[in-house]
Amino acid sequence: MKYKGLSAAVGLVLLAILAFGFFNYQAAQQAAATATAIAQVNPANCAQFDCRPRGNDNAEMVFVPAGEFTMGSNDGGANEKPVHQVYLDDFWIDVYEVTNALYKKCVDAGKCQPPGSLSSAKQSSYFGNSQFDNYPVTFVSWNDAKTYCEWAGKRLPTEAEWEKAARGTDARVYPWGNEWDGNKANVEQRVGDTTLVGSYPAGASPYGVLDMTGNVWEWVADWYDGSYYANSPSRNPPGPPSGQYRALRGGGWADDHYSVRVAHRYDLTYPTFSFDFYYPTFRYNFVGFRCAQ
Ligand SMILES: [Ca+2]
Repeated sequence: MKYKGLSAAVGLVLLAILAFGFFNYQAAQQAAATATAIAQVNPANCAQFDCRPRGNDNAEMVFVPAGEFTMGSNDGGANEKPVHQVYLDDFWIDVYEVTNALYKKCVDAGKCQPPGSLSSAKQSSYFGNSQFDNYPVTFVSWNDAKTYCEWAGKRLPTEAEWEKAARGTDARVYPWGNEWDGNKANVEQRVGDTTLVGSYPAGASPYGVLDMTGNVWEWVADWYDGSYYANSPSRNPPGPPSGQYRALRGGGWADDHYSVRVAHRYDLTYPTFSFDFYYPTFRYNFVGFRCAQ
């Protein structure tokens, strides 16, 4: 009898511990769900520049009006010179980097290849883990990015479109202005991994595009040519007709303030350059993309 009473009491305590654990688990799940929701697009920005979900992936896009902007920089490598005026027709661009959840839809539809790895710098389970649904997809090649954008009824932005969307028409150095502020982007190994897309609203570009500096490097449509600016057309430059490498823009979570300038083009002659970096098949944990239309 005494023994039975004791085991009942132990049972009750165990039940209480299990219930407590379950509710804690639920609370943690809810917190995780809250933490991974994408920040709302700034309504004031959408009043100035039309923005809305577009394409088959229904990703938020912003309208960039036609007109000239200043491309290139005198403060970077030779491949950023000469500074020149470029006219672009109007276009739409994704406000956010393409996320794991969106890319997974393309994989599930049988159109896209899964990323080259399901991990991130710090997470062994990243792609396919719902906790990271709204983080940028990584380990995608230029070919993967192109396939996704086409599946979404979009395309990769040209290098010129990307730079205009990032800096607007006043030739600024960073999306938010000319002064460096490492708190306005996921850069410099401060986090040491990707962050939820749109986590740095103070770092928005003049059109309200987010994470143009840092988080993940972004594939653009063009072949890479370090001397292209010397002879590129002044209207809607499409990039070189052929090449070996594709261009990546914006720097990533590991990069310093020099590499995340919006005019920055990775210098292929730099002594420590890793020559597989720009190949269209290159996949790594600091490379992603966004689409244009
Ligand atoms: Ca980025």
